[in-house]
Amino acid sequence: MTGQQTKQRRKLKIGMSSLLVLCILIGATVAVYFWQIRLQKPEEINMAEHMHHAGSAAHAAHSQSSAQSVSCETLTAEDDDAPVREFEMTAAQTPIKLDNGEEVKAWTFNGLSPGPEIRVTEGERVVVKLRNKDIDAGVTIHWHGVVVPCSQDGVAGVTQDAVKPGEEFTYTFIASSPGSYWYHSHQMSSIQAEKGLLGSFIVEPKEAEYTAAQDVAVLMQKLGSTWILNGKTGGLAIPGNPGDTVRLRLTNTTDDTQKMVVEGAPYRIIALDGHAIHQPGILESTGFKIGAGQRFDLLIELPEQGKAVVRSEQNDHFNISLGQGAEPIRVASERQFSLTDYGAPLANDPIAEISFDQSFELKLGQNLFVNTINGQSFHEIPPILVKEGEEIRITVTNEGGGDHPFHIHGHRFRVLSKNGEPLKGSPVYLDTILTQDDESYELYLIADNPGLWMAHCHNLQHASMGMSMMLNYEGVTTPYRVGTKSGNLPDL
Ligand SMILES: [Cu+2]
Repeated sequence: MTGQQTKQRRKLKIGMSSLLVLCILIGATVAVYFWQIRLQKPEEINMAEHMHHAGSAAHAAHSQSSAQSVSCETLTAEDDDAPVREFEMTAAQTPIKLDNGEEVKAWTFNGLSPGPEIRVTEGERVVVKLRNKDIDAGVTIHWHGVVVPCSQDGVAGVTQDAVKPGEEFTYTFIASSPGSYWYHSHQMSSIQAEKGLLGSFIVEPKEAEYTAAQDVAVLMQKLGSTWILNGKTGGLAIPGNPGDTVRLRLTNTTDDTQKMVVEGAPYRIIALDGHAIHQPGILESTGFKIGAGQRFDLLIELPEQGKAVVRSEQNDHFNISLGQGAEPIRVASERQFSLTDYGAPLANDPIAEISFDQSFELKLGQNLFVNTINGQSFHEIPPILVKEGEEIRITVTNEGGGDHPFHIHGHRFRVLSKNGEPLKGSPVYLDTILTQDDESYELYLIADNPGLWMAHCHNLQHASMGMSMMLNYEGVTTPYRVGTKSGNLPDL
């Protein structure tokens, strides 16, 4: 055999094996594709039921026929004399030109992404008329962290149908709990949030606990493939005078945990997910991690000389400078904030009185193809089924594969312990708990808001790959359906 022939043969061999690898890759991709379709696109699912296992079909049928059954649709905000605040929001496809010159084919509320900041006062009735101009798949608005009645939760296929082009839907609820929240579409949420359908929702307290010269809500956002802060690509500059106190309401609307540092000034974390921390201590050279969906309210006193800076350690676009003068020296944080020992416990904490009516364990798992809770995905996961008035313990464990910020709709829950160690500081109430590898959190939830509530990872990619389930109240039904037939796909 000549050298030429050997070379050709070797080439042929390499060619054949490349072809084989390619075939395997194509085969695997097609398999994963159909697997995903099977998981994500059932034809029709009633999220109030759990009909997919023979054992529970009987139960679902029972709760359906229960004399006390009530439709989610009829669960609305009670009428009262609350002052009314009205807003109009139109969802539309809008090309946006960012401040760096980049053009993004965004989906917007009122032509903006983020959408308009909605700021109301505790106790007001919020009325938002949503119109969809031309988002083909339909849109909704979910009020992340806000405790609303079931009919107002904005989850396509659970609490309403997606609002199709030319249609409208009016949300109305009482803003009963002050704090920092946000809103986003919960129709195909992983797609629609990234396309831009989100914004800030702030409920100011009737009587402020803190005085601040400025109160600024800052949304960390990924619009398409571009990182923006309140719509800006190059960071935010918040003017202010030396000695001014600034309340910064930081919201992470991205899918990624942001590791934040604060430079140039000591600060306090006065609220988590909108809920006040009791006697928050002063933090210095201390960083914090804000999980997807979470909010941190910071109180920062501007230094006598130079600026204070709040920034993300892994994302240069998320850089907020406050005040005037020179930038502080960049430093890595020496310590990390922990919710386990921050602030002070309450003198008469009702926590001592807790007795659980039911306990649930949720194990969050992830591999290349699928995200699971207790080994199952989507509607295959049996719902947490509760009765009104019950006290519930939910233990959430991250079994690895990444950060899973776990969000429960319609409730705030209290964090009791981390990795078995009870919290030592202020009570911590959240609607989204960031769980990292091998961490386990024990949560306490009072079932005081009858309805059908999604509970899912707020890395919306993870939710779209199966890490999404329901917390249902016994006897609550819905006329809406998830699936390809209705077109309602809340967490695609
Ligand atoms: Cu996750």
